[in-house]
Amino acid sequence: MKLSFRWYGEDDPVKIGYIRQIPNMYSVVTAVYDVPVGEVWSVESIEKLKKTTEDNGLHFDVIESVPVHEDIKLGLPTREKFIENYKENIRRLGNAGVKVICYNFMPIFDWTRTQLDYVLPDGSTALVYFKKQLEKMDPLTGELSLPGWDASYTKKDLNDLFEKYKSVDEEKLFENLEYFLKAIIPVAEEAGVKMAIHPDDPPYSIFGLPRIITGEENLDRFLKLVDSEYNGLTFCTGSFGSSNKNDVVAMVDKYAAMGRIHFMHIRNVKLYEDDSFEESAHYSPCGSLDIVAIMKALHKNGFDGYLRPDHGRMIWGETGRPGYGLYDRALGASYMTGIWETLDKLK
Ligand code: DNO
Ligand code: MN
Repeated sequence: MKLSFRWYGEDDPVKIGYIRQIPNMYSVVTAVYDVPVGEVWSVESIEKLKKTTEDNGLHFDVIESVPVHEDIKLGLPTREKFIENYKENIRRLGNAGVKVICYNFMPIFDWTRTQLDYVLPDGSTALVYFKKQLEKMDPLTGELSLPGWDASYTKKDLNDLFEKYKSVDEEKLFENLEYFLKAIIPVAEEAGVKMAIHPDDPPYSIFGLPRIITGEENLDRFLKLVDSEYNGLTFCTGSFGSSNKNDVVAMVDKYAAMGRIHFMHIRNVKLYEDDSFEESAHYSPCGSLDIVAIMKALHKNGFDGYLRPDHGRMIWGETGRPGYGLYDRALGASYMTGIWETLDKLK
């Protein structure tokens, strides 16, 4: 496993120089943020990011995300141009030595939470998703903007998009995903870049929008759409783990054995019966997931892809981008390194 860490570039309050100080750190996970979703990334911006990364002793191996334009997810005729742009981004990133691209296929919203600063009993704050709070939220009239997303919308954009999605159900979304994959995976193969889809977070429909990367059955279908190693997964334990239907350890074992997991996001969640959840510290007893069992499943299958701590709590007075502070994610990274070292030595 290659330990990695998300970095939002020069504007990130977490300095890349601090990331390199985390023991066992191998690669950053980053992206170019200077062009709108759907456009081609300039070689200059890519090279600059690569240089900064390498000057700091880290690898520039993983991009999260190259966001997918809504026209592709909607299957509009205008998708052609955006698919061409996407292919070009894959080629350019491949030329820069990138090995894995993470992306998602969630309509309109990326990860969704109902509160970003929920106070846990120990005084730290965490991202949470409470069904009761969600029922009161209306993206069309209220405010809904979460830091960390690759796109942001005005109310007008949102209204227009919701209108367009009225004709897209899960089957249609699957079709549009298949169309996209059939176009890009051959390019990814040629460029030597493994594509890794991130699950829907949470893994079920919200606000009436379709969601398809939700659990085992749909993952099996997804992997068969294009049966290539280059069509793979970002396995996010917290995303899959926020539905009681998913057996996360069994899924990790299965897809790692198939060689289709290229990138792991590891975080723990404390799951309620109604699928509401709190993001907890990584340490297994703090949440509902058995992180050791997850690491064991990876280790057993000889996982040598990338792995990063996903969201962390805000602790020790740190402020900044919720979920993406340095301290708790660094604790998570070290916890996972400790588990992995132990598994190596017990072998
Ligand atoms: C949250 C993050 C996501 C992720 C995108 C990938 O858990 O992992 O925001 O970056 O969904 O496209
Ligand atoms: Mn994730």
